Amino acid sequence: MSKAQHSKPPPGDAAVRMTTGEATVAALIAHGIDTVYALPGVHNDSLFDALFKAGDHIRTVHTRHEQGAAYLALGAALATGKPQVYSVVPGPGLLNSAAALLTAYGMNAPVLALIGQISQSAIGRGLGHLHEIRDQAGIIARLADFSARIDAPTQAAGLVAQAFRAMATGRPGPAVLECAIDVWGRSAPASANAPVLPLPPQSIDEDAIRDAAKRLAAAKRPLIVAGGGAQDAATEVAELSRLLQAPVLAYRRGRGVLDSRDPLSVTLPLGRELWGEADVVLGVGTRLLYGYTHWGIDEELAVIRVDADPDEPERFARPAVALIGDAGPILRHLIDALAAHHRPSRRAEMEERQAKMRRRLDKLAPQIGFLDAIRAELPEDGIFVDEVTQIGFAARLLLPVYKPRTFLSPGYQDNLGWGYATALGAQHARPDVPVLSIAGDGGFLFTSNELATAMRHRIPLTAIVFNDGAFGNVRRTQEEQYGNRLIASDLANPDFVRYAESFGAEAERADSPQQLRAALQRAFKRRDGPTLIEVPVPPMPSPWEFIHMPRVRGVE
Ligand SMILES: Cc1ncc(C[n+]2csc(CCOP(=O)(O)OP(=O)(O)O)c2C)c(N)n1
Ligand SMILES: [Mg+2]
Repeated sequence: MSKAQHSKPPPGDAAVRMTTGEATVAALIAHGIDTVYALPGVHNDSLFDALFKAGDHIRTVHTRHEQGAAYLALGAALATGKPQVYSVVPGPGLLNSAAALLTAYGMNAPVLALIGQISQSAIGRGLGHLHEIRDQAGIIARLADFSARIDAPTQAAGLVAQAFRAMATGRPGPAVLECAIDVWGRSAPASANAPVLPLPPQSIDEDAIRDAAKRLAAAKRPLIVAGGGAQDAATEVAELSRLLQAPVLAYRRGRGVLDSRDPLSVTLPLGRELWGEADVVLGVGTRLLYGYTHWGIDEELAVIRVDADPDEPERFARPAVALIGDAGPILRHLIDALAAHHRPSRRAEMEERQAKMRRRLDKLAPQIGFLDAIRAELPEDGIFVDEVTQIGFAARLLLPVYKPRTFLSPGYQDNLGWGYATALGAQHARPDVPVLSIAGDGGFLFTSNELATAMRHRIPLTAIVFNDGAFGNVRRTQEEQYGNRLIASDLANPDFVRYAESFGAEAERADSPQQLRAALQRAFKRRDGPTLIEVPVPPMPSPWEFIHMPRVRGVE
């Protein structure tokens, strides 16, 4: 049968015979999914056959390792703000993808995993079937807030719809559906129109809005802290910041919410100073981990929390006010309540303080040189994908970021090696803008095998590897804090240029920030495949004094 014949659902709500795989794929398409990132295997053959039959309605991007499939889906979700899907076999396939699933959980990213299972009648019996893993459902249930098993073709569309609703309701995050090898291919009459469930309406607590607005209006030194949950409320955060003349602190996931060119936009070290002075902090879509656990709280500080997760605000300490729901509409209500508010500009004060902090941060001059080269070439809406490496740590503090969703950082998991594959997903989902992956020589090799995926699917990602021949961060700690007893931190590396070229990628070496700029210019022009730039670097100055900083208020 031709692809087109199969992919066109009949008109109306007529029941048609569909396999579980076909019903699942139809449901994904109904939810706006156009790509499944995947690595196949016998357990999921019927699902992949359904993907084939869906033709141009949905693409399958296959990777070279399951972690790659899951990271690509994560990167696509972070770059677009929309749900994304990956599929892998059970047991080892699931576990291979688990670090990415964990990261999606930590970042509240809507990633739906479709995981195979052994045959339905054998589940739980320990017979030693291919890829069997004890209590797969139990493992999955610890990794995502919503998980279920599709046990029949007639359940597929409904469970997919529930998974999408769960990913978008309350605290966003990943969802997982399992399906047994013999169920994917089983068929039954099912509705041709897969349901899409409406999201529960959001109610805004007007009393809490009034309370929060009163406190913010009376605040002498308000501070806004933006986390990943503020990425879709950038307009509102900017408006509130202007109204209140409140600085906006962002470190990893909140960067780009307020344009770095605004002198009220601050990162960690200056943010900590402002936290120490603040009388009211408005946390938007953030756990406030650094403030609460590193810098301290006391009676003089009132904290207002805006969060999609009703359990989040009270986790560390009860806030003065908690506003539960999507940040955008809640902040809009706050702005309306503060409409008549006016404050003198803090521009001059903030410019001076930014300049002073910048002089301290100049200690990171080697990193700054490379970041300046990157910022000069990466367009305003280009996407920077961070890694657990010296340039990444410095970027979190110093790289100017202009727009939401253009700085992707792994959040509190800070898992080495996420970068290259995550950036590939971001570039695949956003072919209209250049995406730049940075990594150290350590982190790059975690997912650099996906250069083959970039070639196979012509994904024009640019990647820089900063090569210091070491797990440099670990090595520096051993030097500075463990009497130079170096262990397990030196690396034998491939020739990165020849390595990338062997995949068919473009590759070159850049020995200075100037050379890096020129290489980036060439790379960003190339839109038909990946580029790798290797930058050999010496050990770099430590950024940690600007990240792990002592308490500024309260008692231990
Ligand atoms: C999954 C994971 N494993 C281990 C670590 C610990 N770790 C943090 S930084 C680092 C070394 C990074 O080396 P490289 O990527 O070369 O960056 P460099 O510090 O040399 O710039 C390691 C091993 C981690 N953060 N995540
Ligand atoms: Mg290194």
